[in-house]
Amino acid sequence: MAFQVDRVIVRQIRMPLVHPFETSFGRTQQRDIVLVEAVAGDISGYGEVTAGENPFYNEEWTGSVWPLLIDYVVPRILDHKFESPLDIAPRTKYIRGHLMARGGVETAVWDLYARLHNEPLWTTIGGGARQEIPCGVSIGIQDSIDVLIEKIAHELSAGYQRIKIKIKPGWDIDVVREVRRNFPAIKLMVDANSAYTLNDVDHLRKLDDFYLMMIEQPLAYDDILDHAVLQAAIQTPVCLDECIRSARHAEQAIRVKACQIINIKLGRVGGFAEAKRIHDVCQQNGIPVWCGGMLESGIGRAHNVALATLPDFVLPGDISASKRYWERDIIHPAVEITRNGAVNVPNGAGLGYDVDVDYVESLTIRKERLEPELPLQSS
Ligand code: OSB
Ligand code: MG
Repeated sequence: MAFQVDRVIVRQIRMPLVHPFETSFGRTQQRDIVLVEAVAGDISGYGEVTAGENPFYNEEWTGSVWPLLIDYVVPRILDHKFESPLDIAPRTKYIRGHLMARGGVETAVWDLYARLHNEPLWTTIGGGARQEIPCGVSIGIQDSIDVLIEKIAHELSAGYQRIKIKIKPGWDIDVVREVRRNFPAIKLMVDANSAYTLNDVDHLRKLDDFYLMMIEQPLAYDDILDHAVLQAAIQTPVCLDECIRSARHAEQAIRVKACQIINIKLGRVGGFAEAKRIHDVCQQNGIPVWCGGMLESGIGRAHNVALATLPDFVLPGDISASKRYWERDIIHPAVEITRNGAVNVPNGAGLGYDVDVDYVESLTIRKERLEPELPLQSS
């Protein structure tokens, strides 16, 4: 069934985090999140642009995605009739990069399409391999190892199935050793967010003593080949995050043995169409995947839940309860974790959660409403 998007509302909301979150590239205290609402008739679909407040995870940030959406991405999809949400990403392919901005619109249209068909988004994307998503937590860099150990104990008692800790030079081997000593049997992994180079191979090899599930993105955010050199030199499985932006990257990384695992993030790869292609490449090559997080609001979180129902998402994702980040989330009900550390996949239409539009409005610090320049011809 052909459909078109009648208008798009882009807004920036500001939400304080319950706790600051620190990675090797910086500390986040408050989120500035750009949301996309795609409207057809009286139905709205929602997407989240997962860019950070600064261009430190990758080159996109709240300030760059705004003009990108308004000047390039949204006009291009307002002016068109679509047969399938798979046709959204090709409409913005002429833009180089800016995948998070493009992904925010693409995922909004997937939600819209699912709601127009009154089906859950996980059905629309071809997922549904599981009804519960196994969940882990990502724990930022802390002021002391004692504080970190306490936080891990807290998350384990909440039921989370695996612990990921952020590392950087000066907060790595000794920290992991202490964590392992305190928690000998937990599923444990580390994420370096590109804080190391090949000069650190001997240092990173020391992590092999702690039987980690993986080390995530140790080397440069735009590198694949050096990761292959590192992977050949250490036993800990390398997982790639930042540097995998397309199925072609995934195929190349697998071909040169740069990783054994891939983290898929919707924003980083430009939305569901490319995320599914990466998923398929990994599945065909026996590479397990998991769903990463970007400190999303409930909207992005709900998209992640749908994504993680694809069959190859066999490892626990960075999908955790709303309350770990937000005093009050912008969706209803909030995302909650079961006692076994899983999220139950919702069965409602689209995202399967209601967007709290009044609350979103109250958090909005800028907003733009876009419509086609000329009404679409009916053909
Ligand atoms: O590398 O996975 C990452 C948060 C912001 C930017 C990058 C990353 C992260 C996380 C948090 O690890 C995951 C989450 O949203 O829970
Ligand atoms: Mg990461």
